[in-house]
Amino acid sequence: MQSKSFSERRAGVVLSALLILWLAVAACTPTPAPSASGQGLSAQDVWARPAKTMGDAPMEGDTQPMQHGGANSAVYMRLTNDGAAADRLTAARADVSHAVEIHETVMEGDVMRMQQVQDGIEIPAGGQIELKPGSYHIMLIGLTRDLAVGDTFPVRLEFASGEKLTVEAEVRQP
Ligand SMILES: [Cu+2]
Repeated sequence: MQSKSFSERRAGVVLSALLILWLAVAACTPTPAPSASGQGLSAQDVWARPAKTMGDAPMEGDTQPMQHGGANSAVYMRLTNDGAAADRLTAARADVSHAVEIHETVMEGDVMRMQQVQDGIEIPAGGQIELKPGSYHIMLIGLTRDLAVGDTFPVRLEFASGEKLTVEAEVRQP
């Protein structure tokens, strides 16, 4: 056979066209977007208590006199770890207060007290942890500005793995 038949050549052209089309489609297929942290860590429902810098609004665990002096607030959220390894929230930063600490609320007898967590908050692989009133929270100590309902401000979260996540907290009534 000295040359390919018309139909064979035509089939080749069609196949080439299909290949090009497939490549184009493959190139356009969106790859899964990386999460904000890149490691499957994300935060949902991030909110903070309203507080005034000169006020004395009640705050986390404040059945007793304020423990830190000055005006404080607290940030709460749900942390989700879609990664394959457990991680720990070890630090948080925000520019609305002099200091930011990760606290847990503990009961000592009948007295609710809060203290800084010693080794961060573990978020299990494929699990969630909730920062909520009466439990874990991010303490904003010595507010440098009022936090009014509806305000938002960024909170930077740092994890033991080295991952960092910046989330937006919304001020709202508990
Ligand atoms: Cu606290």
